[in-house]
Amino acid sequence: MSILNEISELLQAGKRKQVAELCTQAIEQGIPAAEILNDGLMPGMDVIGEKFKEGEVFVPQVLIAARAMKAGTEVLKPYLNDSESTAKGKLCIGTVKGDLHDVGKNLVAMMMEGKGFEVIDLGVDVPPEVFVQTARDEHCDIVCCSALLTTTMPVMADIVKAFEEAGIRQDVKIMVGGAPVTDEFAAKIGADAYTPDAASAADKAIELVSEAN
Ligand code: B1M
Repeated sequence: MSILNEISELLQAGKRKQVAELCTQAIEQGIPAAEILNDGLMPGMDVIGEKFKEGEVFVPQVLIAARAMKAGTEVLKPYLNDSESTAKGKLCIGTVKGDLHDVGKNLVAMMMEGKGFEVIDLGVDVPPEVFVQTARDEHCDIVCCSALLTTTMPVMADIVKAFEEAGIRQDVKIMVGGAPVTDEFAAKIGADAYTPDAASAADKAIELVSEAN
């Protein structure tokens, strides 16, 4: 079995320590961090997602797999930085109110830091007013919202509205993402950008701050 397949299998089994060890080994073997993420950790999480949907695994197994994913991404973090295009800017990021999924949000935060952004991580279950207050107090250039549940996607519309009502909509760019979110949805709610993954989110953020300057 290739080391990337092994990482995927161990993630599915929730073997946090072994996932971290194998990610370290893979780095030592010269495998690029992005490849370890995209062809090792992510496929493992996808399998868990499918099994969860089919009722073959349950919340505890999914949770320990997510923790193993986190352990793996922590190892990759320093190697995911791409020094070619860096930006100066500040952003806050959070998973929206009612939603506790944070693996993707953490990846986006990691990629943003890698591109030179100062990142304020608001965590999960973040209400619109906290995004607004943080953006205002901290002078954020970008506000990043993540949602993994179809039931929490509408909170993103509430966030855009909250910025309008606070009179600071024009001062920030609002980026949205997460598995159920689409370009059409982002346009409909008046967000500035949607990107499907963490790497493209970081590239888009750079574009947005360069346009603003
Ligand atoms: Co939940 N869950 N979950 N879950 N979970 C999903 C999302 C689900 C699709 C599973 C399924 O049925 N197949 C389903 C949602 C169905 C729907 O809404 N249509 C679901 C459900 C139903 C639930 C519960 C309701 C289950 C229950 O309790 N009965 C419950 C809800 C709890 C809540 O939030 N209130 C629940 C709970 C959980 C756990 C706590 C057990 C755990 C989360 C642990 C954690 O995050 N710390 C969990 C997990 C792990 C998943 C799956 C299996 C994996 C999610 C994940 O981490 N993916 C997920 C199934 C799936 O997605 N295949 C599922 C890996 C991660 C890297 O990808 O987060 O998509 P993702 O991020 C991507 C992109 O989306 C993007 O970048 C990342 C990749 O580079 N991205 C952005 C994300 N945010 C972005 C922001 C951006 C740009 C890009 O700009 C700002």
